This record gives sequence, structure tokens and C-alpha cells, in this order.
Amino acid sequence: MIQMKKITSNHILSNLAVLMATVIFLFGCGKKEEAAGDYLSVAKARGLSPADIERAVKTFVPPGKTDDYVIFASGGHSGQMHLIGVPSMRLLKTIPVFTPDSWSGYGFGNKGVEDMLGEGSKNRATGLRWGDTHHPALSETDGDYDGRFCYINDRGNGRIAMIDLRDFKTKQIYSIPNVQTSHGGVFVTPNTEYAHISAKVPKANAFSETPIGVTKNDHLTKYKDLYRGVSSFLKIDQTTGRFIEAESFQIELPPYNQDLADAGKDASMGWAFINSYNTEMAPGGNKDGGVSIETGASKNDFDFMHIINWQKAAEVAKAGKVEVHNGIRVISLKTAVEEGILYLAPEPKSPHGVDVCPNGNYIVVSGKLDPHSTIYGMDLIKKAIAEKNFEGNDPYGIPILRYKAIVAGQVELGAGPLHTQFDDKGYAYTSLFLENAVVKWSLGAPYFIGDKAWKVADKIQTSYNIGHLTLACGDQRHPQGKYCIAMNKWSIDRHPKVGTLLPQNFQLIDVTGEKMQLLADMPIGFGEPHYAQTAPMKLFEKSLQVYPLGTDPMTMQAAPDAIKKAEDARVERHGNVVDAYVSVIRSTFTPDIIEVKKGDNVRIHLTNIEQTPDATHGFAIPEYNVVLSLDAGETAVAEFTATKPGSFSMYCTEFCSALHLEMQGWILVN
Ligand code: K7E
Ligand code: CUA
Repeated sequence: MIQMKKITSNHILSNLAVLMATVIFLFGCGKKEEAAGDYLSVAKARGLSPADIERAVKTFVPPGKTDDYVIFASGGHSGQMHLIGVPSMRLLKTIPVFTPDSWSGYGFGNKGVEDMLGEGSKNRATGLRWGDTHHPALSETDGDYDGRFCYINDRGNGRIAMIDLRDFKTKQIYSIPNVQTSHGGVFVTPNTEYAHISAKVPKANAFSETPIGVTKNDHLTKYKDLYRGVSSFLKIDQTTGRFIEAESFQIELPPYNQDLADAGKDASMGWAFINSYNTEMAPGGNKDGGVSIETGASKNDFDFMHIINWQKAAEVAKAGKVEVHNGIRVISLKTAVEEGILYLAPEPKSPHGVDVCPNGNYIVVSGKLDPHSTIYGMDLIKKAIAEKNFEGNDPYGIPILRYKAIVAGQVELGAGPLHTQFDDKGYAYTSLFLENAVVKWSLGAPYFIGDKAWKVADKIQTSYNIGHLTLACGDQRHPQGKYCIAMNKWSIDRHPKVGTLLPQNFQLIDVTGEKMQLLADMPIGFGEPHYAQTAPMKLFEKSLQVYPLGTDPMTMQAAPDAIKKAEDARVERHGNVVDAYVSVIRSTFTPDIIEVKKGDNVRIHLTNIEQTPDATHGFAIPEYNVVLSLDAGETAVAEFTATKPGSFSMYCTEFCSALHLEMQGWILVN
């Protein structure tokens, strides 16, 4: 045994030597400072195998260099979005979306942000300060990411936010009318005409203008009549990225649980696809003479994919064939059926992911309870619609397309297929939740022909319980392949023991070769990501580094209350409102004493008058729950009511300069 071990380690070392010689030959023989022998001894001392060294070389980003791609990862019920570099798998930044964040001064007295968070709680029972981000959708032009905006939903509260990628800040939270919760139904149409979001759990009395109580008896017996889902197409302002409610519309849907969704492109341009489960409409009631939702929702062998012609729906809405409910135009189920906007396709039991392939013809549906993925052809769907090749209607009169007529292929992938993305070579990659694996498989024509089509090509283990996966541009019209990131729910033994709440685990996989290769693990100790999109870093090269002096990030316009120089700083009193106009620059607030009276409404208009990238200052007032962050050139208002008398030492929270500690002042409340 000992002899064996020795041979093996010698073998590894000689392999190492060959690999390192290659590395040195390829990359750096001219540089004397780094000697080859050092790599070998370091590798040996750290117990690294040749494969480890290859991994290191493939993922290492040298100091001062940047990554090639950036992952826009949802943060789950942290409510945030996380940006992660690829291939280094380093966290670049967390963007606060639905949940306050004190580092960026988000939700702690910044009036613009507070107003937005308040607007984002419209029609909700209380002011919301959390969200459950699941599905980001980067804006697109011609079906490819264009780097302008990113939309992301709040699965918990039926909301959607817009992140402006000029400065990577959240600018709008829209509380969607007639929707209580939303899940995966988030995408943008190929030219960002609309951001789509559908309901997840149907809402009782969805379209009533005033809240109506629901009795348990009604819930259990009238579920089918009382509840409705919706599909929302939210019109996007192409300049600001904001939702335009007046030009948006919804389509009434049956009370199924609408789940993931995707937009058609190319062959399926103008169409949208939404999976659903619980088409049994089980209302729960396991202690009230009924069965649990889990049991009731798994009864039928088939659920329904909703197939929506959104371009036609937009025309129908424009023609005024709508009802307005809670400020938004709604196309009724009846109209949707009459106008040929809405069809159903049977899909095997409890599906989850629906993903449209790059040329738009294949729609891949995967279900947790079926080891197959079912692939629908858009050509076949269009033909079946034209020929009225229906199996019948659902209880709401929606035509059900004949299953056999629209399925282009079925591939046995493994246990628990969930989500699918694509590369640039005609392969699809599907996450297998129950099997802890990513499976790579070939699409049909024109990608692969004859018996090369619809075949499993490779499989790689992941650790553990993979949910989504993301490839470079893996859901756009022109995917780039290269990397696949497995987004695993559990990490168990993969990371150091840091308590009972464990990080999630991202795994970077090289997909350039025939066989997939695991490159790196990344603990995600800051949320539970669901979906993510991976975009080229290049798209964001032109993002702002400094705001033009006096910019209000909420409007991206010059703020009327911004001051441009310290000489203009002043304090004005209007009744019991105090307006202080304060300049902020290394390392002084001017004025540095603001005197107010108890009970005053205090508005401090702060302008960071710096024009140097990274010259961010903070502004915090102890005891008043105020902390703002002001990037170079930014204007913001800190607003609070001076309820407590005393002298409060305000200070800058960012270590901005040698005299940062001196960057302080006083709020005197008398
Ligand atoms: Cu599968 Cu919300 Cu996209 Cu989680 S969802 S995994
Ligand atoms: Cu400004 Cu520290």
C-alpha cells in the first residue's frame, strides 16, 4: 500500500511538472520573477492535483484584472440582487432591491428611496421592507442582453423592481394590481417592449376594487369561481426603464398555480409560455374534510402550459376590448379565448421550468415528478392552432391543443429535471434536483439531425440539490456557452462549519469541452438565489462612474435642490419645516452645525460635490435611524422628524480620506 501511494504521488508530481511546464511555456517564460519550481512546491505543499492546478489556472483572475462575465443572481428572501464575477466566482456587489441596506444607505431616511419603497407597498396591508427575489430579467434588444435595465420579481409580495444599469441602482418597485404573489413568470419580450410577470397563487376576488373577506366555506367550495390568476405585460419606457401602467395590460387566467414562464423569440416571436401546476384547483383543507394541497395538486397526470399570443393581446388591449381593474387594463378570459390569445398544452405532471431554445422553435418543459423533459415545437403549435387540433377545453373554455400533435421530442434526463439553459453549439443543459446533477443533451434539427438529436451527451454531479443553472448568455438568442454555474440549494460538507444556517453553494463548470469539468465552489452566505443570468462584463463598460454634479439618481436628472459649491450651503426655515442645503466633500460637511427645534420636519439636501470616481461619502445621524450613501456627484435628501431634543453627532460613514474621522458635525435639537 505504501509503495502504491508513493508511485501515485510521484506520478502526480511528474504530471504536475508537465502541466506547469506547459503553463509556463504558454504564459510567461519571459518573466523571471516567477520560477517554475515554486509552483510545484506550492502545489505539493497544498496537496493540489494536476486537475486542481488546471482549475486554478482556468479561474484565477490576477490582481488588477477583471472577470469576463458577471452573474446577476437573485438573492431569494434576502430581497437583494448579487453580482458575481466569472470565472473568479468573487462577489462583486450586492444591490439592495426590496430590503433595506445600510451600506448603500437604502431605506434609512433617504427620501427618494423611502418614497420608492412606499410606492412599492401600494395596495398592500402594510409598508413592506422585504422581498423574495427569484427571477431576474435583463433587458434585451433583438433577443440578446443589451445592458440597460434589469427587472426582478418579489415572489412573496407580487411585485417587480427595475434596476437601472447606468448606475446599478433600484429605481422603481411596482406593486402589481390584482396580483398577490408571483413566482417564475418573469421575462422581458425580445425588445424589452414589456416585462412580464404572472401570478403564482391565484387571488380571491382578484379584480374587486375593495378588499373582500373570504370565509373558509367559500374558499373550500367556491375556489374555482372565486379565484383567478393573471398574466401581466408591463410596458417599459425605453429611456428610463420604468413601467408605464396606463400602457400595460393583464390577461385573466384560470386559478391554476402559474409557475415559470419564458418569452418566445424568432420562430416563436410574439408568444409567451407559462407553466402551471395545481390545475386540479385543490384549495387545501386537510383538517376540514379535504386533502392537503400537496396531495390534491398531484392527482392529475397532466397540467397545462399556457400559450399566449402577447402581440395579439396588445392589439386587443389597444382596441379597447378590456375592463379596467385597479388601474390596469384587463383582457377577460372570455375575450382571450374569443380572440385566439390563449391556448393550453397538456404537460406531464407538476412541471416547473419552461425554457425557449435560442432559435425559438423548441420549448423545453421539465417537471419535478417526471424524469423526462418534454420539448414542444412552435411550428407544431402553430399548425395545431391553425387546424384547430384540440383535445377539448378546460373548465374555463380555453382550447387544449392535442398533446401528440405538438410534442417534438422527449428526452429521459434523470431524476427531478427543473431548469434548462443553452450553449452556442446546440446543446441544452438541465438541472436535476433529485439527482444532484447537470445533464447536457442535444437539441433537434437544425442543431442535431437524425439519431444525434435528443440525446444525453454528458452528466456531471453537483453538490447538492441544484435548482437553477446559468450559462453565459444561456437564455438569450445568441448564447456563448463557456461556463455553467450550478446553483445548489444545499452545501452540507462543502464549506467550513459556520453555524446551523448553511450557505448555498454555486459551482462553476467549464462547458467548453465534450465533458463538463467542475472548476470551483462558491459559498453563497448572503441569500438563497433562484434564477440568475450571466452577461458579458463588456456590456457594462460604459456604466456611470461619477454622476454629473447634482444628479438625483431616482430621476437621473439634475436635482433642483442640488447645490454646486460650498458657498451655496445654507439653512432655511419654512414654518416647522427646516431645509438644510449641505455640501459634502473631503472632508467637510458645510454647514457642519444644523440647529432645529423639537418637532420640526427636517430635510437635509445633501450634494456630494466631488467628481472623482469612488469618492463616496456617507451621512449618518445617531438615534434618528438615518444613514445615507452619496456617490460622487449625487444629490439626496435625508428626511426625519426631530422628535428627541439633544445634540447629535452626524458623521460620514465611508472612510473617504485621511481626515475622514474629522468629517463630522452636529444636529442640535432644542
Ligand atoms: Cu426553480 Cu423560483 Cu426559478 Cu427556485 S424557482 S429553484
Ligand atoms: Cu466622507 Cu468619510
